[in-house]
Amino acid sequence: LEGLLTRKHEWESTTLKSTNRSWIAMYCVLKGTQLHFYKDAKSAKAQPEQTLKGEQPLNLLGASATVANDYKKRKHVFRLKLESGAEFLFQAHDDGEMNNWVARITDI
Ligand code: I3P
Repeated sequence: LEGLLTRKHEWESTTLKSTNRSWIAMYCVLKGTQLHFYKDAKSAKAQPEQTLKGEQPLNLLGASATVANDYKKRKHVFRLKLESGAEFLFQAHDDGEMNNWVARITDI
């Protein structure tokens, strides 16, 4: 699964709030148990080793993805909690796309 999502980093760990809290559009690619981030589909395909801002992929083993019903400012948002305690919000284009990401991450 891959596609354009908008991401907000909420927690670095369970106790440390993220300092960069803006929403950023990213091309997200699920590869096995990892989530990789790229500028766009083209760069994901042409240069898969060149991630957006050199960011390491997220390890989704032990992670949970749930619809962020408590987040009211945007629609089609799901929350990703990593085993490390880090937490992200992701906004999809519609509920179908959002549910697809949640289901696929939950299946890992
Ligand atoms: C953040 C940006 C986010 C906002 C966040 C701000 O500021 O406005 O959209 O989250 O609020 O800190 P900046 O872009 O200057 O980093 P919301 O969209 O959820 O309001 P927060 O610190 O309350 O999470």
